[in-house]
Amino acid sequence: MGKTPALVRAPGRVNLIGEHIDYCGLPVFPMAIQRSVRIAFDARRDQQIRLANRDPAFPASTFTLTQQIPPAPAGNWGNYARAAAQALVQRFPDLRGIDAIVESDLPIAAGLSSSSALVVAMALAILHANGVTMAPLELMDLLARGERYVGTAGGGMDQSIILGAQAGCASRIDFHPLRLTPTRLPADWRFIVAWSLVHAEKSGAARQAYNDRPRQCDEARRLIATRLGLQDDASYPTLLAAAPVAKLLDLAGTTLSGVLAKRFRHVVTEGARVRQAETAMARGDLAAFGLLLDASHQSLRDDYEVSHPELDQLVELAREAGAAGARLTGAGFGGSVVALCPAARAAAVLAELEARFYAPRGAAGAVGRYAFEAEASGGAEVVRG
Ligand code: NG1
Repeated sequence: MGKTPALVRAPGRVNLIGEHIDYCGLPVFPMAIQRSVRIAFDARRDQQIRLANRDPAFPASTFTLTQQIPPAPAGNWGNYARAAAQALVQRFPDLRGIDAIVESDLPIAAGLSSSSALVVAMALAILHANGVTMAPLELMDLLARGERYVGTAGGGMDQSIILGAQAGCASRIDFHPLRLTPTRLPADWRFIVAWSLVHAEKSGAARQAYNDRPRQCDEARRLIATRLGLQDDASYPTLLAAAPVAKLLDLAGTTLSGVLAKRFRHVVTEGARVRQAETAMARGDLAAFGLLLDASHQSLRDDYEVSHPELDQLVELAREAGAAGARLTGAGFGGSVVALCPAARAAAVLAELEARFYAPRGAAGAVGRYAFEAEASGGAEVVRG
């Protein structure tokens, strides 16, 4: 590697509300956070990508930029780099490779999108090394589809916020067409992120459970569209424009099986909560935002069935410690919760979580790594060219 390699940074994200609805084409409301993936890199003359990781848990990985890049075995971290490379090479066939060193202070499989941060950072590094630029919205879309290389049927939230976040703001992300609308965080609000100590490995055990959900949502959508006399490819936004939520829920009760009715109820009610949460933030109505977080968690736990006992406990403890509301964030099945509290309460909430959740699990020593105040950061960037 040369003397001063170039450097890119891609933040993780915390989704404030709008969970498991991006792949239904409904708006979501995340923000980028201060923790990130960074890649130092030098351009190569050939098509090789040579990756190393400062964390010894992740062995070096090398591959060649070809039209069909074969994946490493499932679960290998290098597949996120391959996902980015594969997406780019199909768009720009003659890309040269890079020598890259990856480092990250984002917890892995914690619902904070360390995987998409790696995909985005890798894409920026390859583009920069080749002197290629892409319009941000186009890159967001390309990488959202590109990350499916790893085998998950995810939506486009993560790549979009990681690339498009504005410092100090959360952003509503709309899909089809993709667009981001920022709202400034009130100065006296604090979002606390706390990891459940349970890994949510979407590339492993949770993959099947994750991928089942888009399929179930799609089946429910098709049946309700038909009942409404719409084309069976009518999208969720089309259903919501065609009938009020209450009517959709009535129809779901008489048309769908138990599981599909529950999935459908989560999707349409969560979609409504996103709008309400955005308004609550713009008004500085902390209590209203907190109640929406609570309702979202209940829906994810009971209707969408993606929570975990450790997440439920963290949510309860955060509320008991004075948070205005809390919910699981990200895909669930483990991972993290996000809690909202007034700035003056944040230290007390963190102290309570340490005493009542982390200490009994022997994890109090590393609590700063597991639970922290999220700062709304800017999007991914070339830090040094
Ligand atoms: P995380 O939290 O990174 O596993 C996943 C999907 C999102 C979204 C959320 C649930 C990917 C890359 N990310 O996020 O698109 O569907 O779950 O809201 O698949």
